[in-house]
Amino acid sequence: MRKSIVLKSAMLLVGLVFFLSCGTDKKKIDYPKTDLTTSALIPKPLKMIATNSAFGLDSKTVIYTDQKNNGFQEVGDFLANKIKTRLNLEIPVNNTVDVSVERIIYIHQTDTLESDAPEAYQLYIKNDSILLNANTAAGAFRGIQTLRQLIPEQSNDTLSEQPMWLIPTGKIDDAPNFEYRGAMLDVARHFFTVEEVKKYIDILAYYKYNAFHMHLTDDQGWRIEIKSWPKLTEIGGQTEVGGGAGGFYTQEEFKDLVAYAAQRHIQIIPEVDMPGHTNAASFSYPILNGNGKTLEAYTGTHVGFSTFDSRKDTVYSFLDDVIREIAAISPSPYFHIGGDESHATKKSDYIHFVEKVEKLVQKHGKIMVGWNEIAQAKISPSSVNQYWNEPHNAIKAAENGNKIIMSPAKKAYLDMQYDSLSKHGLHWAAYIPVDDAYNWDPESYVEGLSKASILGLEAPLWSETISNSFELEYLAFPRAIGYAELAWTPAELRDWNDYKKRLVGQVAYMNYMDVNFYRTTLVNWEK
Ligand code: TNX
Repeated sequence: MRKSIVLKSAMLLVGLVFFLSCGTDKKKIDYPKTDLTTSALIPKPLKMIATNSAFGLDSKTVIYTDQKNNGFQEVGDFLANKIKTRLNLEIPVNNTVDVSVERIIYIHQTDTLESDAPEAYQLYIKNDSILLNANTAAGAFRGIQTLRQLIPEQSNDTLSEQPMWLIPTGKIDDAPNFEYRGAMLDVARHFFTVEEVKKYIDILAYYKYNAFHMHLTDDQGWRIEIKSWPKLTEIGGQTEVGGGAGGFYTQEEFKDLVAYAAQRHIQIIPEVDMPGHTNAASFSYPILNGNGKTLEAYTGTHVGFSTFDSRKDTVYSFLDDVIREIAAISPSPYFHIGGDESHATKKSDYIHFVEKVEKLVQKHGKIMVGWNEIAQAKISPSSVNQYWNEPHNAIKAAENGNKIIMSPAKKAYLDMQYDSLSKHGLHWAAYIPVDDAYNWDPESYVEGLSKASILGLEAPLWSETISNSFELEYLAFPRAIGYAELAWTPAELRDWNDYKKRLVGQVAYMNYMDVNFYRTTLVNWEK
């Protein structure tokens, strides 16, 4: 049955392509001259060649995809959906009955790309066809983001009876420089709703991010339901910075977020921060506490005062439960244990703790990730170190064989203010104006750290000073768009002046998405 569908589809495709290549009775369209290489694409693709004509996306276009149950059809559906909501244009996917087809977007699995990176893709854009080749559905998904960015705001209504959105013709060969391209959101200091998180994920997907790290627990709140330890959310989930109501995700809601991100080929990395940053957990279950003090709910913004009792067996059976329950609903290979700023934990206790927790993470089938401090412990080479403030620990980790995620606070922290007038944010690490956020190189930032040790880049957004999408977006955008390019595009192809122009080209999308971005005066937004 399946076989015959596949065969039928293949024949249909051959017919379509034949029709497109020799349709003699089709009206010749006089497309205006275009230049693919000057399109406002972010991240900038590796290679582009312009052929200076156009593909007219219109009601006579169909999408056709590989249908081998490999996720390509879903990518086609995603694209059709975005075209429908943005342009109000209904494009059928793998269904050519009842339409007069004149143009085709073909999303195709291939093993013949130059790059074998799973997210590599290739676009051939001609007058009547767009061919998107990719090794995997993830690559096809990145490719359709490029395509979305090439669709202009305005249709041209003079070339044919129906409106056409003109996409510049040419060829794009693209692949990411780093395999890990992440953003982090702290949902612990302030809680963000499922809808708010989804909106952020949507925008990240448009710029080819593939990882979303959720900082789920901290002193001020515990945000994920753990069925075997219900007080974590009954008590620990009810607070946040400033005394607000807090909140938490049920496991069902978390699964929904994971699925939403997965549809966008983004993995969610859950973080349970420990042994410090644990006031909310210890306040919910005082047996976990290791700082010897009577606990109260915490709604301030200090760090470094809380700790689990790293010498107590109960703490590890608790963590066994927590990691098991989260691992069961989290398909990402990674589990983040935090490990930062444990100033209330004795160094020997800290090391003992990290080594024991690494075993628990591995027992539940995950790779441990931790902030750079974890390099003090003896950990296995497969674990990942996230650099934020201590180059010596990043180097130590690399020498141990660990991969590094680059998140230097002075350059990549989205919660740093743009300048002294910024409405939200902190500045303990630096002020990070939009150009400084862009003008650095994750590959050479830490002296002595080689590219081979770097897994990728992540931009963390801590939420002490923000509590809703409007404030989140003020800090995240436009800087997160620049980090997308730092993670995808190699240094030789990056240039601030060229980037600035392409950034202006994002305004239409941001307005369409209702994104509250910071209109830095470093960029001429009017153009
Ligand atoms: C440092 S960076 C922290 C967070 C704060 C952040 C504020 C890191 C691993 N820890 O606990 O929220 O600074 O910028």
